[in-house]
Amino acid sequence: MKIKLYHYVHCPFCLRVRMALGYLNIPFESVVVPYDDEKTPIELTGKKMLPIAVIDGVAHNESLDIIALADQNDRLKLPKMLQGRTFLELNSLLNQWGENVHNLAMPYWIWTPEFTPTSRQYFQHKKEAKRGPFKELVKNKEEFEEKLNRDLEHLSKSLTPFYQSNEFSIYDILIASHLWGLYVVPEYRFPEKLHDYLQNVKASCHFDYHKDFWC
Ligand SMILES: N[C@@H](CCC(=O)N[C@@H](CS)C(=O)NCC(=O)O)C(=O)O
Repeated sequence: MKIKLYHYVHCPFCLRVRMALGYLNIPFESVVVPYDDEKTPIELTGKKMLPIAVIDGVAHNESLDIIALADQNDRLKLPKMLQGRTFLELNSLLNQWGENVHNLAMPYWIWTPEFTPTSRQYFQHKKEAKRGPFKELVKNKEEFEEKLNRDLEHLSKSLTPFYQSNEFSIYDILIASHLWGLYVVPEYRFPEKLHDYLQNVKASCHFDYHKDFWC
């Protein structure tokens, strides 16, 4: 199987695919798409949405579909794990956390090496239309941090040491990929238990956030 993954470094859905492929030890060709490049994704799948994986010449959207296709031996047991209440609940938690993670992290992501001056401007313009000026997000960071930390305290109680389990699962990949972008925020510190958990997931997935730029 030959996989070419088109992704944004900051995007949690792209990160989950990178983590899953790492966990499964599946090599892939990595293409970091500039955020203002509309042409590449639209030519591949008809819409500007990443991740896109071209698997044996066929382009696929949707992170979970990509992981399911790549996981030919069903090691992550997606059909089973993505059915039922636990997944639905986790998915709604991810959305809830995502709001605060994004408010805290977006103003910093744009200064990481995946962005060029034009893609930075494109991203900022698009995201500010929904969230307001990044300057204000940074000023109000304590409010987002407080809300997020309340949620993370709750999450910590479900880590035994993995999400509601003593075994690593796709849920841990979903959680880690949604929270990982916070490591870019200079003032933010994860609670110690959560940091240890995320580092544990990182090791299991042989994951390196900045691999395309600094390795
Ligand atoms: N359901 C999709 C969601 C992917 C998604 O929302 N990707 C975002 C980036 S995080 C995207 O490409 N949005 C279009 C844009 O940012 O211009 C998946 O799981 O792959």
